[in-house]
Amino acid sequence: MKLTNYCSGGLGMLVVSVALFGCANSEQQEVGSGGAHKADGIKKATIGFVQTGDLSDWRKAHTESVKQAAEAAGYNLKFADGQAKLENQVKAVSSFISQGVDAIIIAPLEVSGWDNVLEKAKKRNIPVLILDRQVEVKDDSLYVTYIGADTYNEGKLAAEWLVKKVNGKAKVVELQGSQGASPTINRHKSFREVIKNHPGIEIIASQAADYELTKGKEVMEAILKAKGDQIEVVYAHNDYMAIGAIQAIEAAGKKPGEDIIVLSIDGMKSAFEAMVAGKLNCTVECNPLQGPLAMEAIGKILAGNTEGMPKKQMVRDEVFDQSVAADVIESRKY
Ligand code: GYE
Repeated sequence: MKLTNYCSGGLGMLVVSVALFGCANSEQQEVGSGGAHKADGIKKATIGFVQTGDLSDWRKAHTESVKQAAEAAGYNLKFADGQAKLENQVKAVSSFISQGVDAIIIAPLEVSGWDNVLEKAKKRNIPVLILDRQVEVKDDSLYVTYIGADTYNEGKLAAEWLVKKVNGKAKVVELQGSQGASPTINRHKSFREVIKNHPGIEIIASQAADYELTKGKEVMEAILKAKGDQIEVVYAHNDYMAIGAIQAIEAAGKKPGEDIIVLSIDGMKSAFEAMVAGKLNCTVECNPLQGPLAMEAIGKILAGNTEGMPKKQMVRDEVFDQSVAADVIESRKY
């Protein structure tokens, strides 16, 4: 994972490529261990963390990463699971505000719906960090910073891999994530941004399967019934839906990875297993281990040290295809 961390430093135990925004060059830097750190005098600050849900190994790894980094940094973390409902998330943020927590971290299910509750937090001087997915708000000062993957770039990387793989010609089914979520919007747009220059690549179906395995399977079954003979590629916005699609393709008597190319995003261990088995062709990494970065930012925020803190701190990830899967699988952490 690489961090595009505009004009700021620091990521534990990783080699980060820092694109300096407003600064002249990019540089590679190696940063020492311990991404999370304690700022003096803020030990045992209480942080409220609102998660989207717990539906996949990706999400579980994300939650664990935040919990572990909070503990390592000496914070008292209060956790709320939105259970895939925006309404639950907004209520949880309101409740953290009433409890007077020191800071709030939100992994927002959807981009919209946040203005009112974030205004409340601002009035109470409770800083908010947006993690993993982005928000669209009237006033950007309603949150301090966003930390997460560069999901726009992921869709682009997926499309670029595909263009090469199929020599610019293929009929594609797109399985979209949940509607209104920033990674869905970004992965949908950026994929098209690339393929618009390759008229031989045609999207013949595009449907939401909500980032879920069973929905990926169900939606793919229906598309196979309608357009089975035409489908050459499945582009899924996450690995979980791709694994569901693989099951549907097999149930329809076809070979995923051979008869139909399957391409997805996240880089989960299960995706590597599917690649090693020859059923998935490529996954673009989207690293969920964002806890250390989040706690590093929280440390600065609580210490009042936000000068120069970028509004967006985006983690950039890599493309892995079948050719490297067997070599890399053991090192996968989620
Ligand atoms: O790709 C997916 C999860 O928000 C970037 O959400 C994240 C996405 C991730 O459900 O698997």
